[in-house]
Amino acid sequence: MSVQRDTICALATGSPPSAISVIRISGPAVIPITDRVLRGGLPSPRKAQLDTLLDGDGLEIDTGLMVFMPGPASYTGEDTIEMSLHGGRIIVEKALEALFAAGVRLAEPGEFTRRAFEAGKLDLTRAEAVADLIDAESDAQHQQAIKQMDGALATLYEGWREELTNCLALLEASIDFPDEEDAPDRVDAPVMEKLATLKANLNEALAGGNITERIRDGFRIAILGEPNAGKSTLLNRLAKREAAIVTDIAGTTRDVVEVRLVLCGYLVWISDTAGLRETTDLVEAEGVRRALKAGEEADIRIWLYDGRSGFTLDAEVRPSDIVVANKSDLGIDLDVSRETIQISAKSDSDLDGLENAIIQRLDQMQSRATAPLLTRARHRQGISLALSYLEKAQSLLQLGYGAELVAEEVRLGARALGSLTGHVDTEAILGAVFSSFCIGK
Ligand SMILES: Nc1nc2c(ncn2[C@@H]2O[C@H](COP(=O)(O)OP(=O)(O)O)[C@@H](O)[C@H]2O)c(=O)[nH]1
Ligand SMILES: [Mg+2]
Repeated sequence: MSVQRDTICALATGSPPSAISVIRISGPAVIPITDRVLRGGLPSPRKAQLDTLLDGDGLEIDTGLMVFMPGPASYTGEDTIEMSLHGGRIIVEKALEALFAAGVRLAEPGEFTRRAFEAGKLDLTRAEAVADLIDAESDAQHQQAIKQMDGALATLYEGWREELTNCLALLEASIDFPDEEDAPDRVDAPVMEKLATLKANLNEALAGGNITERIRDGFRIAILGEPNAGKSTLLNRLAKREAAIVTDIAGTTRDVVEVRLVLCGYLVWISDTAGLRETTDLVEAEGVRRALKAGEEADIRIWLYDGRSGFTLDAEVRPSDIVVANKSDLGIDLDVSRETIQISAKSDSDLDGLENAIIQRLDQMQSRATAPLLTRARHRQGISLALSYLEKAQSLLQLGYGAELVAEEVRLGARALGSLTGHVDTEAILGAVFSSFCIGK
């Protein structure tokens, strides 16, 4: 089924102008094409070699370092060359044009990594880790991507799949030797036990996976409180820009305003909400409803109030929430019955107390996620699907159905787990995973 593949190229570095731009080429025609477009011909393998790139008329485009990596010992497993040229717009444009003229086509997003996956260089979870590593903005995202790149998730998922394969072997043995009188009994108990353990592991991963998904996609923090407490002022202060409108008119904020930022090493989404009060204004009432919803969905809730007046929303506060008295510059009448952080959102006094309280909670949540855990909705779906098959297998066993029927469910469960690492290759999954990459990776 070996169809001659296209040779692909892309700019692997950020958009020019930049000091250097790296153009990457991979595929079966790398050798003849390089031989033609480089003045010195094909460079020696795995050595940085200074050479000049020529256009179709033999005119010089630029001189730079060329690194030729013959397959299969390359990222994609194919012959690959990387050209480090000067990062000028016209240079990159002409270089790509020269390659197109030589029969190379522009790579699709993620196509280099997809080829690496197809060559067996990395599994799907590691391929996703490559994308996560490139996208990582926070320290926590970075650490998590490195773990996944090292194969923490692949090992976990493959281990589960192996367990199921063992179950399948037991079940199939009992199908093959149906006449041995006590065979079903001998098989049922160990299969039941393995299924139960595996189910517990999958459920545990689903429960803990929330945190790793949050590290990747951002934790949610909601600022809640009465009108005029200074919620929008605080959001702007944290965002370091005027994201929300601030006035001294109560009821100014109606919609939920969300700001995405890296706070103390974590990616977070902070939402400013409408002040909570009874209102007859239809729009404001909808704002209050949305504020309450944002509060429900938040990982961390900050209750802000004007420190000169008392805090009136005590009934709403949960133990993990943070209560903050604002406008300390105007003097605060502190209620000592509750742990309260004092800030002045408007002045430029520091917000260390509040930031420390947030970090403390994020660290706590993250520490529950030390084991490798699923990082994407795709993993959650695959695991939930596998779980549903395991449950069916279990109930069929309990009801005394034959090993063939049970084996079929176990096989489907193993397949669902196999799709996580790409062991079972489904075109739709591959398309979804690799299309989220940037071109050139
Ligand atoms: N003196 C003082 N005024 C503040 C402080 N924070 C907010 N304000 C003022 O309080 C009013 C209401 O602020 P805003 O952020 O719109 O409150 P929100 O309704 O809770 O969003 C505005 O006039 C702000 O300038 C603060 O720390 N000190
Ligand atoms: Mg506001």
